[in-house]
Amino acid sequence: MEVQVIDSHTGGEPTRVIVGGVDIPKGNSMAEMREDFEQNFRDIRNGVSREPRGSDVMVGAMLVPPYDPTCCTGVIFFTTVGTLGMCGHGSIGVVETLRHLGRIKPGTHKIETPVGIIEAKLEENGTVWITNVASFSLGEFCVETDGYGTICGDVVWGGNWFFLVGKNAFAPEVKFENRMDLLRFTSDVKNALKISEVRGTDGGEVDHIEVFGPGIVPGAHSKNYVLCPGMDYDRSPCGTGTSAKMAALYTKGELKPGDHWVQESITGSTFTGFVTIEGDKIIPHISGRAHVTSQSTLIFDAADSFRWGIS
Ligand code: PYC
Repeated sequence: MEVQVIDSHTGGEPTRVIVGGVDIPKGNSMAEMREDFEQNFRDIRNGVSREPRGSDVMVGAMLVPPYDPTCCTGVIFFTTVGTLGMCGHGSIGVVETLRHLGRIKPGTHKIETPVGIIEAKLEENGTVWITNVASFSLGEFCVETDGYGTICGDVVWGGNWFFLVGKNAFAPEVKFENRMDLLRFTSDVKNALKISEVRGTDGGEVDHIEVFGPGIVPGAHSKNYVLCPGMDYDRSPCGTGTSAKMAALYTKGELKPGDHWVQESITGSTFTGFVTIEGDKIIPHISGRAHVTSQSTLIFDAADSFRWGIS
């Protein structure tokens, strides 16, 4: 079996877009297609995203025909362990990939995801502005961790479920040298949320843990570390994580609609964002740019016992 992919990175975080060689998942909506992908495409998901071809940090994007004819494509984002509702850096990667393939030009394009339609504005210089799905905060929850005592933070929907760790004496300082400590801390918090059965309104696992510190690069309002479901950290500022952060700030009266928020990642890359308000909905907008790094054919040799990845 052979699968055609295009790799890119957005602020250091990889996106591997499947552009050929895989059957289209079945279903009467993007949400049903996501479910079919979860149930029946595990080998593909693992083989494309896990070692030896991928890594714990890989985010895959399966392009599918959209149900909404106004969209240029549908997309199911996946990690080494499951699927994502939405993915900000991945959407920017998909847009750059479609531009690379000559399928889209600068302008505004709609993309259908399992959690709703997003809008992507591709500028001439390659910058992409994503208008995300509506985001909202469920407010503060506190959990007992094994190694760090009681940790409190906000549970927020930004297209995925996030726990935004509040100011905390036990959280390691958000700097690159501390990434192993941050991995231990956020893994402990994630485990505590699971044990305490803190979940999203749709019953979804709160599987992204975000810690904040002061911004370092000029203009950044904050620097983050985001633990992703594959148990590795986002190299980018995390588009859905930045959306969640801005929604939480707006809810607390700390960010006004239209005011720019510059979120720095643990690697020093940045996304700029703002929120708009539509009725009672908080709509996050985030911008960044992706670069294509390779266009290749993945070969799945039937004689290779690791062809579907190392589990
Ligand atoms: O950019 O939204 C994002 C994201 C989610 C997981 C990794 N990146």
